Amino acid sequence: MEFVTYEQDGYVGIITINRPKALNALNSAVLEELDATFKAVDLDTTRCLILTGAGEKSFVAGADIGEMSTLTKAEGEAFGKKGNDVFRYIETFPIPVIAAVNGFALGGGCEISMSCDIRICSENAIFGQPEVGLGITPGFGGTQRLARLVGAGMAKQLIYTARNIKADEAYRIGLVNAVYPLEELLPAAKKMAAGIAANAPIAVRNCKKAINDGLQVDMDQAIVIEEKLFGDCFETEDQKAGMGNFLEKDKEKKLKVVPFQNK
Ligand code: DAK
Repeated sequence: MEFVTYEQDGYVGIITINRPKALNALNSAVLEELDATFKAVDLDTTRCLILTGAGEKSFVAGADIGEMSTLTKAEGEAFGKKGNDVFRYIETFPIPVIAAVNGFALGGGCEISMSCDIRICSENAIFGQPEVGLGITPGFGGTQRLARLVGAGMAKQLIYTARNIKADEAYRIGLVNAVYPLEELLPAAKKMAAGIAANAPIAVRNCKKAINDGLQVDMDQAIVIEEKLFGDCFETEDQKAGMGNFLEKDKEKKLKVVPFQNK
């Protein structure tokens, strides 16, 4: 891979977008490598992923403006689909993905962070959807995910004005969960990921699926989705071990490691 690196740290996988000369902007090659990297993750040995950008200045400075500038309508749609397919794959990936946003997260950069489950960022992070200033709409799900995360009114303001916001404002509006000094960001992401990885893996996956799928439907259907995924947990060794440890008052016992059971 030229633009994406993968590192395994225990149960945690760290995916780094590494195209520093363009501030990690997403061109077709980066999108293809991201797709291949996510598809290669070993789900039997990985319980949580971190997505970050190389360097100290930028997470992802957007889709590659140079590559997009000459696109025809058909090519623009194809480029949008390539990005959207990868982002949706991340969003529905079976295990949680934490975006560790280490600088600029503009346009497609903000959008890829929003396809992750959780966003934390460094103090120098800048978020924004500058597309209307470039004569386009957000094309990698920005109009949809930003509105769902921060509410329609705030999303409309940010998208219509194309105004960038700093880390503290991103935190205030709920776009990120926490802000850290740059050097503490990755350690914090790893600590959070390790905390997630220490819990019952199938239960964590079922929580992600329940939240994601439930948000697509009305509450009556959402509750049924939750019931089904809750019920599935009672077929796992983790449920027996987890509840057994509690009842035996054995807090030292770790949950049994159970590979993903593909249902
Ligand atoms: N694309 C390509 N190259 C980029 C880039 C980008 N988005 N952002 C930065 N670079 C490159 C710069 O061209 C420069 O390259 P050289 O000139 O050195 O070769 C290098 O990275 C360093 O950038 P700067 O010299 O500009 O660095 P500064 O610190 O001065 O400024 C900046 C940093 C992030 C404020 C600035 O680079 C900037 O404004 N970048 C553009 C940010 C932006 O507008 N991002 C949103 C892109 S639009 C769709 C699919 C997707 C999308 C839309 C539609 N469909 C097909 C439906 C998504 C759109 C976007 O993401």
